[in-house]
Amino acid sequence: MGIDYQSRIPNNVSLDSNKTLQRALEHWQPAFLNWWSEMGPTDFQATDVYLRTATSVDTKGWATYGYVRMPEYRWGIFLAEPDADRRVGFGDDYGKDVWQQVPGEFRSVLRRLIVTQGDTEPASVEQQRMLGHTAPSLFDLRNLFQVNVEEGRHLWAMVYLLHAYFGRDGREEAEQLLARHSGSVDNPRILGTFNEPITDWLSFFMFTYFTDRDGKYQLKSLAESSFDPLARTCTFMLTEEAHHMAVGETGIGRIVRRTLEVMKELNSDDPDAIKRAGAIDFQTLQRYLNFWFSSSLDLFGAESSSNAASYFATGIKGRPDEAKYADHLAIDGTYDVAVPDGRGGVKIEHVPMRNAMNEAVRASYVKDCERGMVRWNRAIETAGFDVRLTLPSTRFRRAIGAWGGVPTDPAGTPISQAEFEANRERWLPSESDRAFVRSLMQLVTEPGKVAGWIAQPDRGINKQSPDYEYVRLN
Ligand code: BYC
Repeated sequence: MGIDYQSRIPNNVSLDSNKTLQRALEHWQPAFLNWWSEMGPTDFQATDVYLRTATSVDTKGWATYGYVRMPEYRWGIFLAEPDADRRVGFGDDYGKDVWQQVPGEFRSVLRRLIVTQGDTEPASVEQQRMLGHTAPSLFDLRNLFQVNVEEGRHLWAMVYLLHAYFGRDGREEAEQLLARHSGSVDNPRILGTFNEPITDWLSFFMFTYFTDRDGKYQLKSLAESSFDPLARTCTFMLTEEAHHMAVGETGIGRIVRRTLEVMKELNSDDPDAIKRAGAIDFQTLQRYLNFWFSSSLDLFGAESSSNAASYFATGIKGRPDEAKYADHLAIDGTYDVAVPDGRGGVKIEHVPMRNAMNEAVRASYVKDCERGMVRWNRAIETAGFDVRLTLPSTRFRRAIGAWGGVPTDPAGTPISQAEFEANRERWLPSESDRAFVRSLMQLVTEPGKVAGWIAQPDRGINKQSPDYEYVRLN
């Protein structure tokens, strides 16, 4: 069956006149829909959801709202408008023309980066597939599905690049993006975080706060790429990513607000009393935060990385907002990185700047993550309680890089494995934490109502009120 390209796949890549791309997508689109029905959100496929769809890249078209059934969502292909004068912004070829085609010598490395980026998108949809059954409100249910369809579109964005620029191996890689599955023993997703289960909404909000924010930094780094189609694709994806992080930030903020209400009612900060009252105590919240922050830190790669140095030197992957730096070559200078000294202590290594790109970007990410802590702690302080939420050290519970597998406490002090194990349940979600959080999860379907463990949203979507019927369940 042929595809009506104009109406089915909104795009600004001249799909109508590109026969090769049409042929590739004709095979891939049914496979994608099949994946969506098998691995995407369970149920709710015949449900009308108030979703935004990108129909063009201008301010009018990038967010068109209306009721849509998810399988009928128009997953489009969009690149930010070209800049005819765009030049290589960093590395050895600084100032030369950007590339409209893939240079032969960078083909496999670019493909690998695009595949790694692409792999995370369907992975997150798979991780979140059960959450619809326990959404705390129709507003949240709608946001979950918005995030899911847009991650689907981000997959399309990477598949477009693979199909349009990488020929047969690109088509094979695109198929593999639907064949790997989150958490699969035989064929897992590429990066660790994307194999972690997300079976409750506290994890979902932590994931959208911390892991989608890694997405922001990685997309910003790729938006600097000298491979112009990749840069333009990622630039447009960033417009959608902002909402995903906002879902996380407001979600956690609403949990904090509700917990504070319960603490005031009880006039107590006793975690057990708060739990008995059906809210999430700050100790449990902190353990979830420790888990998702540390997992997301791994997504930046090792502190000292020859891969990162070569991406930078060759102009393949830059730093977020490269233009704000004075020096775009980064040949001179070093970056101080704290690493284990092998004797239970810490030493400072002076890593050449290009090799330290992962660490430099991770440092900006950590600062960005802090903003939420400041906001939530202000709310806790205003309510008159002493507890504070904190980001653990970047050395804590790492699996990748110099601190990978090195036990530390949340402050980053190296400790023995035995001490780590003895404290694991104080620092990370335990089985009983997870069981407790799961016990709170229940679907609330009345417009304007929310579950007891989270506060009402401050505002709705697209200027609608919070009690708008964001999902029509019947
Ligand atoms: N788990 O030299 P190194 C998003 C591997 S999120 C498992 O330090 P490099 C989203 C690494 O692949 C953003 N393996 O790494 C969010 C390498 O393997 P090989 C996704 C890991 O290359 C929410 C080895 O360790 N985008 O968009 O400098 C919802 C040595 O690595 C991990 C991207 O990631 C890990 N965490 O940097 C939906 C951008 N970390 O080659 C979506 C594309 C590292 O030795 N990817 N390894 O087999 C990249 O730029 C780079 O691949 C990385 C790693 C930054 C991930």
